[in-house]
Amino acid sequence: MYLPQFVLAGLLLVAGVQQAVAVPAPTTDDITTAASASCAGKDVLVRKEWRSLPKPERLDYINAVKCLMKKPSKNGEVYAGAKSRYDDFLALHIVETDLIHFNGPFLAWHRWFLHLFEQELRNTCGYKGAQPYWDFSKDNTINGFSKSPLFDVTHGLGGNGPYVADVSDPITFPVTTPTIIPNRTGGGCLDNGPFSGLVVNMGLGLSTDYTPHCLRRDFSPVLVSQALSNSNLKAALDAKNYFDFSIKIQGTSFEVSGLTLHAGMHLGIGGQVGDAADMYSSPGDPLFWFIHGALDKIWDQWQRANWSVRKSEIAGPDTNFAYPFNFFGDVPYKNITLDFPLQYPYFGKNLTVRDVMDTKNAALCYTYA
Ligand SMILES: *[C@@H]1O[C@H](CO)[C@@H](O)[C@H](O)[C@H]1NC(C)=O
Ligand SMILES: *[C@@H]1O[C@H](CO)[C@@H](O)[C@H](O)[C@H]1NC(C)=O
Ligand SMILES: *[C@@H]1O[C@H](CO)[C@@H](O)[C@H](O)[C@H]1NC(C)=O
Ligand SMILES: *[C@@H]1O[C@H](CO)[C@@H](O)[C@H](O)[C@H]1NC(C)=O
Ligand SMILES: [Cu+2]
Repeated sequence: MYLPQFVLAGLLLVAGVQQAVAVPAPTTDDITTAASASCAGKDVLVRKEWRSLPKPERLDYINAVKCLMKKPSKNGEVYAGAKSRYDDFLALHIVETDLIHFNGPFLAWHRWFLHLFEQELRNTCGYKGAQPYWDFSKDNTINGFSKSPLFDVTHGLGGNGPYVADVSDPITFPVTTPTIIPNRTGGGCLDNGPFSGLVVNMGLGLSTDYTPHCLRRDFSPVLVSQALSNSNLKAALDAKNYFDFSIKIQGTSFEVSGLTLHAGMHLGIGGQVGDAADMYSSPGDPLFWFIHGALDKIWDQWQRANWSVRKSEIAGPDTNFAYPFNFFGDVPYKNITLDFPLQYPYFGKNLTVRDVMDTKNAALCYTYA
């Protein structure tokens, strides 16, 4: 499923990424100074774990996301499937996917993507809070996973889809996860919680065409208990350098045994046929923001454990599925630096990795509680 995308990824790289970006980047020292001055005088947003938010604030967040799904798209003329402002974010992720996964820019690109989404909730939908995150280590057991407060039907984003044993029909399930998901438990259209019956306007897969379909979830608590284990989390936090950290986050293969934190969350929720498992259109499931919030929080935690070194440490290939993520064989690549460009077409300015190294810089200005 992913293999043919290599060709396209190469084309996109030639066409887009190598163009120099004109945004003047503050030096690392500037960023550090700004951080100590409380993001240059701005309020620091505090991102909290879902279950530590008071219940009314959980509802505020849910309502803000639903609000964004009702606001008109600004990029609908560019992306046929973008019908709402929420969809603009989904489309951005779809078109950028082959530049930002299983490579070096992965965490950096998603850090700004989440920041844009958080700002949109606040500016467009009057949300007063920060993007919450998910501490999956509180839910990483076979029996506990589905009971997570994150999946609560009233004060959460809803749970699993109904179990569908046979997902082999290519009309109903035109795109499935390449990994065979062990012990899948769902697969049906989400029928509970605040997003019950949600229609996702694009995906699955690499297309921004209008393809409305029901949001599916397909939990695998067994996969979660393995890929999101405490030992996998500890291995990431204990990594001695960014190169190793990034492997511990992104995994070593698409075999179940090679899945770690990133894939463990996407595939533990999305399973064989759910939106959250799709590399391109996973933001169609609003749990996406919690999956990537969890990773961003872990990156921040890892950075601050040795800030003087890690505030400016980045590594990994510029090309997706290149070494050390060469799951399908060797792919030509270069290792990235802090100057590597991050692009957000139709979402304001382009950045470099350097611009997002510190969550407490003047542009990002958030922290994790
Ligand atoms: C961002 O970068 C892309 C690719 O290089 C380019 O097409 C686009 O015009 C840039 N956007 C801005 C606002 O500079
Ligand atoms: C998971 O699936 C395997 C293979 O079908 C089975 O042996 C095992 O009992 C299942 N585990 C659980 C917890 O359901
Ligand atoms: C921070 O990293 C550097 C370089 O790897 C290392 O020499 C130093 O001991 C580390 N400091 C802490 C507090 O771990
Ligand atoms: C990229 O960085 C890794 C880790 O330091 C290194 O093993 C690899 O040889 C580098 N690749 C290239 C093409 O420089
Ligand atoms: Cu992504």
